[in-house]
Amino acid sequence: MTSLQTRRRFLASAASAAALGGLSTLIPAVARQARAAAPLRLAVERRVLEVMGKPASVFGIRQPDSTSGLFLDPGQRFLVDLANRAGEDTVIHWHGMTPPYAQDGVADANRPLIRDGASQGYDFEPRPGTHWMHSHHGLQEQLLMAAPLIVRTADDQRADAQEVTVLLHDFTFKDPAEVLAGLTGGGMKHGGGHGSGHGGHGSGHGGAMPMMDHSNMKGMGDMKGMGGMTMAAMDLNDVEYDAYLANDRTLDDPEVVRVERGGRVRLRLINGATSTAFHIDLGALDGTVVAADGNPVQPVSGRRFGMVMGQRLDILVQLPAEGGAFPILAQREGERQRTGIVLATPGAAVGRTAGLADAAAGPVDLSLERRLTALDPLSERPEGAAFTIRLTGGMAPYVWTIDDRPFGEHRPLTVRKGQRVSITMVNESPMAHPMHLHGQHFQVTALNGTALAGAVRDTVLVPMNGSATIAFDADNPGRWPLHCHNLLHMATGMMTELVCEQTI
Ligand SMILES: [Cu+2]
Repeated sequence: MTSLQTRRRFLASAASAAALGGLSTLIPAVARQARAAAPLRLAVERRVLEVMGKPASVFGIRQPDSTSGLFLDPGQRFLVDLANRAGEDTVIHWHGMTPPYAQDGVADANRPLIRDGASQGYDFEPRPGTHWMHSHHGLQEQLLMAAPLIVRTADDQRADAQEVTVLLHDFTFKDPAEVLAGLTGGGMKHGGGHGSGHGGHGSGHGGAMPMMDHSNMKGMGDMKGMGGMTMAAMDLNDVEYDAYLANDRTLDDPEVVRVERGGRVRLRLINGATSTAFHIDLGALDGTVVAADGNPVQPVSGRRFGMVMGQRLDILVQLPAEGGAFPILAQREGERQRTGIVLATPGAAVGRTAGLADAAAGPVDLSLERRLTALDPLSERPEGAAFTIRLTGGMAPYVWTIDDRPFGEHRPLTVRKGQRVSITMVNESPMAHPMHLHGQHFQVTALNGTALAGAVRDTVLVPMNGSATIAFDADNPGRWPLHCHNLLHMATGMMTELVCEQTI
């Protein structure tokens, strides 16, 4: 059998899985070994990471040469064998890809988890841009089960710019299950949020939930002396982390990237944090945002840009002819903590950058989003289906919901293949939410009720007391999660599904 025939057969079976009837039909790794093109190999593994001088057991998603994640060249297929050596079951979501339903990397009734010790094959056409991969099971993402997924275009390669990829994280030495238990008070009414029948056990090593730990919470008791500000106005972060990481490192010992004097750099920034929105701070450098979530936008210049969980920004920076060392920082919203890397030209002295900024940052708001315009917007066409959903829930009890329903009791948004769909998300809860849709990218078409021809993205901030409207052509059949990308919000219920039915 030729590889082409194999591929056609595979795509046909993937399509039938997408018709929602049957079991997953992913091809086993062994069946692909006769192919002309060898699959790229990735493994999910445990690893020891030193954070601020202390060892921590975390996960990684790495190639055999220990490169974290994947970097694909123009025209290269997403042909991957993923081995699960994590010591527990998992599933890896290809965040930003728009593959057939069976290959999205989410477990549900139709798609099993990857068992510990098993492998899974993937074969689809990747979507260009800066994307990433992460666990979509339990709380594994909190233990750094995440990596870059970069798909270069021919234009990227022609451009005279050095590529620098930065994956941002928030980090805790605690067991993530303990962190969540500290927020929920030790009990979770609604399980792990993935509806796969396997979920709810966090990273797999947290059995008993400890007693409530108020030290993790921005409790009501902190609110004394805050003048007229309401609890809601202050509620930016649920968890106090031990560190913030840029490519696994803190500002105590940051990654220093060698760059050329007078050179150009394309920063591929990925907010892979579970519960932290960042302000990107380019310091002395002027930057130009050229892509959002991997999709080209009209250039937007500045030195400070907000970025919520799940989002990516591609920013071009020009280094001065005289050279120097230039920290690229990410500061947590509402806080002084920050992380980052350093761009340094040959011979430049790299000074120390404090892990705390001089002043706390404000919330990440819509100021960048309002300035973004897609280079390749949706066509004009009539709407086939329109939905309004409310983002609900709150801190006490710690349960986050959509239309007051946690995942499992959700009402799916059902559309037909080919329809133009719009979804307005109205935030009635006391926190902002980065909302991520699987299976297709969307255009941001309104913010707080004001229409715009915004960016094409897969993750959009819905601020407190605000709303965002997204629109897309539903062209990918399947049951696609639509959820908050704050992991702890998703884990307690803030997820629904877009069901795109194939009607042919
Ligand atoms: Cu949320």
